[in-house]
Amino acid sequence: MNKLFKAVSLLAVLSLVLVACATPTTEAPKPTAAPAATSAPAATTAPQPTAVPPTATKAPLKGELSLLCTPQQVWCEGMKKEFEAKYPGVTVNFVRLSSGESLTRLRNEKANPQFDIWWGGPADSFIAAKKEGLLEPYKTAAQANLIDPKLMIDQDANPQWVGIYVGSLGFATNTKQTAIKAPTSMDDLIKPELKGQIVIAHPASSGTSYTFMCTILQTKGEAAGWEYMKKFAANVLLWTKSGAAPVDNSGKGEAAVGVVFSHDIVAGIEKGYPLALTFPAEGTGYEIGGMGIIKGAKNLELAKAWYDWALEGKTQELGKKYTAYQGLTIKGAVPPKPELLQVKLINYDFDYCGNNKKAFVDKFSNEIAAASLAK
Ligand code: S7P
Repeated sequence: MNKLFKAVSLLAVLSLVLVACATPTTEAPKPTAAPAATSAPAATTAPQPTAVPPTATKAPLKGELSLLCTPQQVWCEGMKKEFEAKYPGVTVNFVRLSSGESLTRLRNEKANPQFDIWWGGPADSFIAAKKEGLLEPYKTAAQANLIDPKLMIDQDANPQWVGIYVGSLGFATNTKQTAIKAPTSMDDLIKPELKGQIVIAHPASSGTSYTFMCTILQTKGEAAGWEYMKKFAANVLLWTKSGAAPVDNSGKGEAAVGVVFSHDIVAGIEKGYPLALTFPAEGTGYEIGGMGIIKGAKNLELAKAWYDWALEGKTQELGKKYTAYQGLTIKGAVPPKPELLQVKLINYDFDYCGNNKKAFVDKFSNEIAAASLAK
């Protein structure tokens, strides 16, 4: 990601109630202009009459697509409707599950998959799913339009996951709790004054929370990272199931600080919550939201149609209609809030986090969360 985000840029002043505390030294992926259309090569000789092949018109798509959807419910519902409008013969049936829950579900259904495609949630979980043989390879022309093909797609010749959005982690602090200063570094989160004041999802169920934990393990190193996580857990009031839920907790004043993806915090501010958005100045973790076809998908043709459609710039631009403010992955697509990626980002290693996901989550659940919950 450093390659992508390495240029130095100042943190854009968010047009929201936002306290931007990072010293930005990286740059968001820049949408680039769509490749210019080239004209077809001029014919030099008159075409010879050839036998006319039987007309092979493609039958309109029809059937039912079973979608495993990890972003927010409102976006899942919106995308279902948008896809059905494009393909009137198709019905999309979706279930919204957090990343860790999705992974468990796919694992349990491996012998008899119930979903055709998985859309959304940090790519770490897709890498973990690939490692367990849960995804179907699919190479498509649409992947040629990715902004950063080194980073935003599985590097196998026949990729098993692709990136559909990008999001940075931030802190949501309730501005009515004036005794609490909005954190501006990861180390602020483990200070005594935040004891019992933090809400975050559980990394076993949530991709958001796993992104936070893996950010800590990478930036501090594993030994110091686990020590940090123990101190952090001691300050956590509540571990939610879903990654975006802490926006509601901190927004309602049930806790002072939520650790969440910044685009979800912005959506909370738009809802009217008294929240300030800050980032850790030393650099924050980020996600590439993934998508992959399920191995053994019963409706493969429909799954491929969704996959191709999700890689269209116009489709990605629909997110903002459904309060999904992530950065986009397709060249030329206009991101709704580019400033959310114009903060200092760490060099997040998706392979490291994806391949170690099970081990890290198990260690956290057995050695840290259990003790935290028993307090
Ligand atoms: O709201 C969108 C979003 O933040 O939700 C995904 C999130 O990880 C899913 O929830 P869990 O944390 O509960 O797994 C993100 O990928 C996405 O940006």
